[in-house]
Amino acid sequence: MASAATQGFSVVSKPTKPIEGQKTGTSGLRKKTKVFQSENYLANWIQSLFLALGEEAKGKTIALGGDGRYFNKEAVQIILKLAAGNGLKKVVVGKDAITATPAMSAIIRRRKLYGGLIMSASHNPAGPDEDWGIKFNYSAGEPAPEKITDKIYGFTQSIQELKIADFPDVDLSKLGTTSFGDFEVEVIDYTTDYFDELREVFDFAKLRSFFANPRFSFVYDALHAVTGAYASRLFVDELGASPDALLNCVPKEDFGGGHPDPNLTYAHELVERLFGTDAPDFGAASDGDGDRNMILGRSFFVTPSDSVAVIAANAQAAIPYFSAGLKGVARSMPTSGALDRVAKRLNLPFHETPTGWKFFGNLMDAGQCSICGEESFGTGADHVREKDGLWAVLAWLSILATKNEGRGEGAALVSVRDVVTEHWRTYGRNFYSRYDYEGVESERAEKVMAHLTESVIDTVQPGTELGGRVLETADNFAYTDPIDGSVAKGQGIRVVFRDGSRIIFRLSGTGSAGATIRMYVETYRDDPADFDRDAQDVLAGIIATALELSDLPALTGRDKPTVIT
Ligand code: VG1
Ligand code: CO
Repeated sequence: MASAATQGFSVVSKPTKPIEGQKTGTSGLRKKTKVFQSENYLANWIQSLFLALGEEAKGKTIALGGDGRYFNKEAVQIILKLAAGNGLKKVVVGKDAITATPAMSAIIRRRKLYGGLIMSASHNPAGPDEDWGIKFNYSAGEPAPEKITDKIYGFTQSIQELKIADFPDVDLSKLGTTSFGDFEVEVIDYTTDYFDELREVFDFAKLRSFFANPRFSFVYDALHAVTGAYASRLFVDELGASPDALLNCVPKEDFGGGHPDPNLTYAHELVERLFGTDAPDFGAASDGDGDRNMILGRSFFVTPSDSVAVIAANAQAAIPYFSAGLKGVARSMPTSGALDRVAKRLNLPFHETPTGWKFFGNLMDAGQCSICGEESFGTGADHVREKDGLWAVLAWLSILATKNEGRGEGAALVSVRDVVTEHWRTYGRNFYSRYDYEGVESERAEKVMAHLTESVIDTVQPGTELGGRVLETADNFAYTDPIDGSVAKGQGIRVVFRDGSRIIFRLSGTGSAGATIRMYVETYRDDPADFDRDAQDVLAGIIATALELSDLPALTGRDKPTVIT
């Protein structure tokens, strides 16, 4: 008799019924963990995915991994059995079901796989009472486009049957392949493909010698999330950082009870280090699934909108992958215009896309975008098709290494603050802030958007003065993809003024309950006397205008946002 490892399996057909509300948002399907744990909830969505992919996926290989959060261990086994039951040939799984989002993109691309599944609700907290999520990426390693996610949603509304392979749970703690008849599960090292990719982008030897510079000190905070599984091997083993440089780098199922979102509010331990006495020169953090990043200097915060602009401006000189120059740059609509100024000066093709990484993929595939970013701590490039937290950290380290190259023994370190200040001197400064109002009742949030539509978009003429600024345009952002012509409407309300200032309102598409209103404000200054001013102070006027135009405080009953970045 064949051993269990080589036995085939039979496919069990299990009846099921459609479940309401399985529509994917900005990035995959996110719900409370308990919702995903309820009967057939996850299985229905996965089965619908395989139905949406259809015959094309049969006999193919996909990858599977996640950010290590609570429920991933159960979920991975459910997904493996559905994959086999639906005729896939093989699933490549990160050891212990771990794989960071950008690493998944690298695995799909380098191994030329059909696609991949990531078990993550990204920056949302984890645990039995928190969030869980799942997203599907296609063969270029990019998040599934809306035409696929709409199709999946369609099947969730008519699903009747689950096709489940009846083999036992697979041990994912050891590398190697387990076969059940023709179906294979291969457990891989989740760092290999990703680090090979990063090695091709950056000059690791140069970074190593920069880490050896006694004047440079570094700290990295994984917020107890997935990059903890990568950080020691990357920063310590590959680049020679001290093990003391790593904070919260043991991934936990509940992310230590924290909110794995690298911003000034949630990454407070790192922020306190960088703004405290004896602060290191450089600090960085990533989110739950490793695609976001926050960059700090000593007593200095780099806004994500500035970060992508600074990286783009310095990429050719500092990063070997870009040594021939950039093919183009792109940013999401609410991201500040700092990148636009770099594009203009360097004469680069520039694109403005809706929020969400899925819109950058087509531009990259078509060779029109090398570097892109979002204000929400997302920065990345065309080496993969996801935003990439560790890439952003290495990009910044490469810039610092380059700026400090060949300086004499006694010279002071060119710091993060110096790099950003020099950037502002060249391009001016886009002062920027985002206010998040979390947990607003959906009905009230809709009222704010409706109010803006009625009282600004529909009624105020360009040229009118609002709060001391002259209106240029007000609309609800729509995007036509220049490559495939697909149209995305209703992507956020924009109020743009003649002096370049902007107010933007949109509703979050990543929450798991209620609504989050995001208000983004921006204004531009080119007088160096203004550069060191506090952003909230410079933006006070436009913030007042935004609150007045939207009537947000009265309509929501909120006098303060939950998070300010
Ligand atoms: C948010 C951000 C958006 C980002 C998305 C996924 O979406 O605003 O820029 O792409 O999260 O990031 P929303 O719809 O909530 O504003 V991740 O790291 O959470 O997958
Ligand atoms: Co994320």
